[in-house]
Amino acid sequence: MTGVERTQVAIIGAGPAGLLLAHLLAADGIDAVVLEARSRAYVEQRVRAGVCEHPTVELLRSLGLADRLDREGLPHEGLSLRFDRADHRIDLHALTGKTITVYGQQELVKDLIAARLATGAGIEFEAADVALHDLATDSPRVTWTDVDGGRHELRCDAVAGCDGFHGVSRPSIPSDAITLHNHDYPFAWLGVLAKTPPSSHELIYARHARGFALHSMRSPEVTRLYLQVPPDETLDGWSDARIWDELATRLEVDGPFTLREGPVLEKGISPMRGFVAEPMRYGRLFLAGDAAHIVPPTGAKGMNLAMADVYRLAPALVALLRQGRAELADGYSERCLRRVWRAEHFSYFMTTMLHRAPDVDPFLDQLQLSQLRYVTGSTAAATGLAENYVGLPLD
Ligand code: RFL
Ligand code: PHB
Repeated sequence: MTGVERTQVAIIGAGPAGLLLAHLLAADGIDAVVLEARSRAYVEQRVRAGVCEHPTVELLRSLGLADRLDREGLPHEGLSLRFDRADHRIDLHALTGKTITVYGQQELVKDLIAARLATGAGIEFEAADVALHDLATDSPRVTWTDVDGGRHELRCDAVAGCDGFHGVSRPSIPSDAITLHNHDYPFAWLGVLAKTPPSSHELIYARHARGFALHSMRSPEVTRLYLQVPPDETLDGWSDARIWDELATRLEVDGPFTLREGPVLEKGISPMRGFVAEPMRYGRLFLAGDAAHIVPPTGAKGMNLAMADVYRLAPALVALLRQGRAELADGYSERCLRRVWRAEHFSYFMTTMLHRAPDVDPFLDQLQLSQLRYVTGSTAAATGLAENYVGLPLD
């Protein structure tokens, strides 16, 4: 027996994109149902992004969703590019007048879930077998199975595919209606969360002959660190001791710096890819966030792009569903993709400038160093990096 329900927008996925979209739509009086494959505990614990751009923070503030971020987030005025055994600081604030905020993605997800539940609106966690139907019509449907095995059908006016890279939304689009651009980078990141105070107040992006390393943090007590590893690497050979040794080597610098070690709370390996699906729409299905595009994490852009997409999607859906006006919906994909391709390029620029490619030769090595010296030595070049890093304006 299938229960039939009705809403205006079915949102697939309770990540940053889906949750923020639910809030933006609610602020405009549009009804939505959020379907999430995982449990609440799982999505609130998943360790991922750490950097919120300036426009992302402003957007969250404007919606009253930044109280804890403002209390507990760590504002950063600069970052360090570490190479040739020295730190080269990019003064983000001096160059752009803006800062970024280090705040764990799972903390933001917790805040967005709590704020939605506080309004009495729900989220359907552990929704299994989610399937999208009739997307080319004005009355699409979504079916799923709830945690007790009950079957549901949701009738709606539009579907927002916010279900990440491995979700069902993008594969629901006929292959002749979408173009997929893919770029596999020849490395992966081994990420570690450690219970130890950060070794520096600022993020350190380190270029080293043995490969890239990143020092980041989550709080005054928790450090987040990454190592470049080969793309097919597994955790098997990576004892905690080996991880700390490798981090210490790659982060070595002439001058006062000691890497603070501590218990490893979590570790994992993620591949690095660039990916863009074009257009980000099929009929009444609109893709947003990682469902439509992936960037390598070196530019710290993925979560921010996801939120920038739904910032555009919400008014497009409001105009379409409330006034029957299709202009914004028709322009949605193109408007998003401009920002997406900028972020793809910035992420490519940061990645290729800092990682050691498997086919590196002395010529490419010198080009990389020259680029690093230029972005850290020229105010004009540093400003370009800083402007992209803190986040280009949303409009
Ligand atoms: P998410 O967060 O993947 O959420 C998608 C949600 O959809 C659910 N789902 C489904 N639900 C229902 N039915 C299905 N069939 C479903 N399939 C999936 C999933 O369970 C999930 O809850 O996508 P969203 O909202 O688009 O957000 C994107 C961001 O999560 C992602 O871009 C960032 O994490 C990327 N990223 C970073 N971004 C930044 O802006 N700054 C950073 O510093 C940063 N660092 C990172 C990162 C990603 C990393 N990894 C692990 C890939 C560092 C790393 C290591
Ligand atoms: C993080 O803190 O997880 C982080 C910071 C900067 C990046 C990527 C990830 O570029």
